Amino acid sequence: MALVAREAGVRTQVVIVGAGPAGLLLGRLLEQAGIDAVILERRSRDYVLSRIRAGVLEAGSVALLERVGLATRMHAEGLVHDGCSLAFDGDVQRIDFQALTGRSVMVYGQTEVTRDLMDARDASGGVTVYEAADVVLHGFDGAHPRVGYRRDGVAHEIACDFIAGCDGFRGVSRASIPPAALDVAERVYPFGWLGVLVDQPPAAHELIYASHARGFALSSMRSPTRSRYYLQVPSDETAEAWSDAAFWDELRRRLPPAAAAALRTGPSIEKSVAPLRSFVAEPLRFGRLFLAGDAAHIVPPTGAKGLNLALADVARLAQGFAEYYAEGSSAGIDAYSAAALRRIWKAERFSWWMTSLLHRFPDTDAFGRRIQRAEFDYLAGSTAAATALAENYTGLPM
Ligand code: RFL
Ligand code: PHB
Repeated sequence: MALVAREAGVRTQVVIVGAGPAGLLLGRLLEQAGIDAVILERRSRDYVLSRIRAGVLEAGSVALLERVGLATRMHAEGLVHDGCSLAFDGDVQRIDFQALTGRSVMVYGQTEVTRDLMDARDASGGVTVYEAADVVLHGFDGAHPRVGYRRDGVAHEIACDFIAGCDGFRGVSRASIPPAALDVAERVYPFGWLGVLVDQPPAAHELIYASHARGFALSSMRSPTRSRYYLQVPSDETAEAWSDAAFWDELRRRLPPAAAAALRTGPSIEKSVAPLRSFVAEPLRFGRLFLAGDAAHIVPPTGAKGLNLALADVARLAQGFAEYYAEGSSAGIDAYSAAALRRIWKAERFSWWMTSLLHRFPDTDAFGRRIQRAEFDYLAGSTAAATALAENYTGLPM
């Protein structure tokens, strides 16, 4: 493997921890800027590709993947969506992204984005160490960071100029920063999403976000023949507690009537519960360690922002590294945290707002439900309100 040869040097410019979308895109951007990087990933390649996650790319994420030369399969297989629908107790309101903002989104699964990034890295000979166990970050508060790990029981260490912590919410990078150096803001929601993947055509051509007295439901898709559905469930619910039949019955109740009638069911090929959380740890830098993506922030999936935020973070970080190595200027890496956080907090706000509008909370009383209804009616009747939703959903400027 290429690593063994490169291991002799045991030095690179940037060590990237984590081969999710953030780490892999950063690797691609650095490679294009002529910057040497090694990616260390705790899991196997197949495991990373087996995780079913995000489905929606903002217009800016699409442009970014085009810029790094990874858009061919996305344009061939992805589905361009010019709008989506919101439903409230069966009433449906379409939000026309194109008419309101001139932009669309792309339905192309995170698994596919990840696969495209992995394939490109393999083709260019970039080093990714999968199944890197016990990753430990050293010396990042000084001038000479090092990253240790074990592979097949053998200890390795890489010296570098910078470490990029792209290792997700439960990774080692954020946990390595002294807690007193981070400000954490968090909200844990009292419910999760039970997701099901099924090889059947979707119930509707566009996504439907449905608010129902029994709880939220989402009709989404991965392709014209593969659908993805979600139900709001209590946070302590397990996927095993739901038979396929129970899932389809409950989904039919919560979706608006036309979609419920069009729903095509079948055996689930994946079923899991994801908790809902809002979380930001700031700043995104400690010495020579930079955090990006889920390692630094989490949004509830309602606004479809998590993957997109991760891509936007690393686009900005890569620009900073490129300026550092090409011009000897640290202005870009110095500005990274504050600039990224301004955008992150807007996405946090939007995701929290979409979640509040559409879910049933344990304390949603008659007043709360009527306020949610009024918000829905306002969206339906006001171009300004609908435009605000469409502008955020299709993506604020990177
Ligand atoms: P990831 O994808 O979690 O990747 C982090 C990688 O780091 C590895 N790792 C380590 N490697 C080495 N050493 C360690 N100690 C390590 N610890 C962890 C992990 O194995 C992993 O490979 O983070 P990244 O790259 O920041 O990407 C973030 C996105 O994955 C995430 O925000 C989205 O999936 C969120 N999300 C959605 N985002 C959207 O933009 N649109 C959506 O429609 C959307 N839907 C979703 C979602 C997330 C969901 N779940 C399950 C959380 C739907 C769901 C159900
Ligand atoms: C998905 O298809 O998995 C998906 C789509 C939109 C969201 C969240 C998840 O807001």
